[in-house]
Amino acid sequence: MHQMMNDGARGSRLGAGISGLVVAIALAAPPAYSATCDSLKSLSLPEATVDSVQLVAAGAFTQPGGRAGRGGNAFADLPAFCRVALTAKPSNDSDIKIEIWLPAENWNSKYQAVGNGAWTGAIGYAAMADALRRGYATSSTDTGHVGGSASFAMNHPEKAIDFAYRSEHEMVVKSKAIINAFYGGAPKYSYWNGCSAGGRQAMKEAEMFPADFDGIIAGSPGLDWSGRSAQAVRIAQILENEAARLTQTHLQALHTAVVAACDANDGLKDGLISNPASCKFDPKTIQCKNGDAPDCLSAAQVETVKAIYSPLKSRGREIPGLAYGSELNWTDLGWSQSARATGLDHYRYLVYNDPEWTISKFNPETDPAKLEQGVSGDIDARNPDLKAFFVRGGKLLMYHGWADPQISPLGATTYYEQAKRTLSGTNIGNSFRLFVAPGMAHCGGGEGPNDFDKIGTLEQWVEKGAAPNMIVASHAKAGAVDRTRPLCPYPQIATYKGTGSIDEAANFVCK
Ligand SMILES: [Ca+2]
Repeated sequence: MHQMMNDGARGSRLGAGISGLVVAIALAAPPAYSATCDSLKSLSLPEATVDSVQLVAAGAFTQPGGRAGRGGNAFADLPAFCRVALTAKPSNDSDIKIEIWLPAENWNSKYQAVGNGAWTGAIGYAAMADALRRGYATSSTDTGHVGGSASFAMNHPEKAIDFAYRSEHEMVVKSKAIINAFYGGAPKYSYWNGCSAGGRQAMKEAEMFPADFDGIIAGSPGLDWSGRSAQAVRIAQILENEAARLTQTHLQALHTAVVAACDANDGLKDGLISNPASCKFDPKTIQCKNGDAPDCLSAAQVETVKAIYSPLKSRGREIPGLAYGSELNWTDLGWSQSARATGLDHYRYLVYNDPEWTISKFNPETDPAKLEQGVSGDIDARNPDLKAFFVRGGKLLMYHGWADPQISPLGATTYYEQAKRTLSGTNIGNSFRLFVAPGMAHCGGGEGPNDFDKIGTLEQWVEKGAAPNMIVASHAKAGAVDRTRPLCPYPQIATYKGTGSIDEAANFVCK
């Protein structure tokens, strides 16, 4: 153990030796923890160095290199905290940046790690701020590289492993050590909170490092990260033909037709498709009869739409398409620019090591199989055996949007079924609940209720044993809530009781 000054003891000595005025000042000072922020600078950590420590006053934090934003400093409401920056080098080629924020007072005795998005190599300050506001000690990593491209991984397999899972686990181990040093004890509860790539990271943690967390939030998880890249490149290849692209007007026409065909399948005409599996929409029904028109699709566009809904099947690998009802969120060229970019990067830098590799070279027969080789496959979080995490009492809260255009929610429902089979006989609901929100886009937004308290729900489950039987979500228009609705544990859906407003959650039950 390293030596450190105890603020509390120092305060007492001063108070005992000098005047009553000093005692009053000492009492008004923030409660002291085991170490001062400054003392963490000399903390010795294996394969890591403390780069800087800083006691940040309440409201004083501004994002490094960040823009002020329209509303001024988005961090102005942050309480005082001790900010620690580390570099971890678990391999010769590693350069993992980590930040840990420790509340200087009113610590809730818990730790919350936050995740990243896409190929992002950056500290997630906004998510850390959310955790800090709730009293958490929190941390984030740049996953071992800088920037939003996968080019870091080319000919750097150790950096690819850092991205895949090692940076996250390193962050957790280091964060717990620092929390221990600062507060003089381990966090009472530790949580992961992430969406998209952060959901994939969540599942790598659950699958590989079951002792890291007591509870895990996995939002819109990129479980089959590499498979999703294959699906993305397959669609991008189809869209290289200009005639196959859809405008926003076409997407609106398509969405209107899908909703007309399938809205009532879940028992309620509310504009939302709560059970896309029951939807048997055939895009051919809106194919133009006499030439092109804004409210119908050409034959080439019909083929695009069919491909987006359908799974990519390749040599035993089946990668799901997007769900019916997600059409309004297919933006660029009738699909998703972000999905295209992440998929292209995956093939360039993790499969072919060729920055010049182009989408036109994609071979849907052979290329998807190549994704499982080497570090490409290491990124995937497809192992459905979560026993080790569950046996420790770990709780997994997974959520997804049925209208997600980036990562198919069908990947989450399939994984849930696989995990259930792997547990064989035991009640998976004690450990793993999946909430799929009708009409929700990627990690939030969309036509359906999509705003809900994830961390509060997990706290209740882990700390009070209250497993979520439903979560009330809200939808807002121009800042005003216009619909609330329960999200239900899959495979249940929110079912209307038959009376009262369909915009109020109280008039629905999960079944
Ligand atoms: Ca409906």
